[in-house]
Amino acid sequence: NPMGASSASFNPNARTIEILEQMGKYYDQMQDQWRTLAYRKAVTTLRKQTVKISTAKEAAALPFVGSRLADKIEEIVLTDRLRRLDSTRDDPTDKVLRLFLGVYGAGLVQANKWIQAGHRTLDDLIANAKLTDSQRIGIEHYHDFATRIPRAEVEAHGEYVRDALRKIDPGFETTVMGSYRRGAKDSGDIDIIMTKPGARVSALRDVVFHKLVPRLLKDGFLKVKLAASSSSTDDGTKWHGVSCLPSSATWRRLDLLLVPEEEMGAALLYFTGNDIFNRSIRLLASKKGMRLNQRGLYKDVIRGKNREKLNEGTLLEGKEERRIFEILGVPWREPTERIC
Ligand code: DCP
Ligand code: MG
Ligand code: MN
Repeated sequence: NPMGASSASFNPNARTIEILEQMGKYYDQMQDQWRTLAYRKAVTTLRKQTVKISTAKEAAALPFVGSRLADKIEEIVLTDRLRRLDSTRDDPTDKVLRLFLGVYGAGLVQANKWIQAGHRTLDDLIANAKLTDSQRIGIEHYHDFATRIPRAEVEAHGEYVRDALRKIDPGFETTVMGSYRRGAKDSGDIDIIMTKPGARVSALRDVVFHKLVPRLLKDGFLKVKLAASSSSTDDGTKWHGVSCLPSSATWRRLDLLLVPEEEMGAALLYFTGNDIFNRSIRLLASKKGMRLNQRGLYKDVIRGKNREKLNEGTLLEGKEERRIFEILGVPWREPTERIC
């Protein structure tokens, strides 16, 4: 909850919200994105209620609450617990699965392979499993990566990168994105976008990947590069890795993204999120016959029988974040208001 826990304590549904959040967190750990989303939406709806929701019928009448979730809400109110959540705590295989899914870059396939091979603990993986470099780092720094980063520290990482980059090329602009830009009091990782007015991606790449990154690796601020989660999304504009402040011993996940000036508006929009806000604004664009992605807002996208894109469409706007809202007919929302 990026706005802090205080809002929940005044809510008549505080206990229900607490348990649904735990259930949502469980599904998030299980990488069940669909259920995670459903729980997050239901929690957001419940936060807005001023009266206590006690029955399944009342719950089902709310937006984003389906009948199964409505039954769970009633169960929580009646019994002060949720059997489904309790059962996750008793199942040892389930626990190991969640532990392994918490390793940076590990998905269900990898985690299940480790379980099939008989591994049960992180020490076990380190000692006996065949690991990629990124997996090894993910395990050795498992605790670090699972620890939220306080806002002031996210800021300090941003400053460190900004200062170093300015020394190489003062024309660059560095912006900290993600949950930080939404005003969160802590973040899961540090997302930074970099641009330089007038510069092409190849020029950004030369400076950032061939000068800045090697320099920061050498001075010890950057620790290691991590493999991209999927090679299909790597178009040579991203760097995933780890950073650590000179004053700290905790390794943090850091993502760098290079963005040409013409795409800054769309990139700001995309990397501010949150992910649910992004989904809904993209859906809205598509309902209006447009298409929104992290590079721009397009019209006249021609789609085939299976809704696959047949062309890129015509660029309407990429540079100005506010213009994208305007063209979509959506009232401007400050980054701090983009929490769904
Ligand atoms: N994003 C998205 N859909 C995804 C992943 C990311 O739309 N599946 C966008 C919205 C996110 C932004 O990219 O806000 C950054 O992604 P992060 O995973 O770093 O998420 P946040 O920064 O929002 O949260 P956290 O504090 O957990 O890093
Ligand atoms: Mg982030
Ligand atoms: Mn990130």
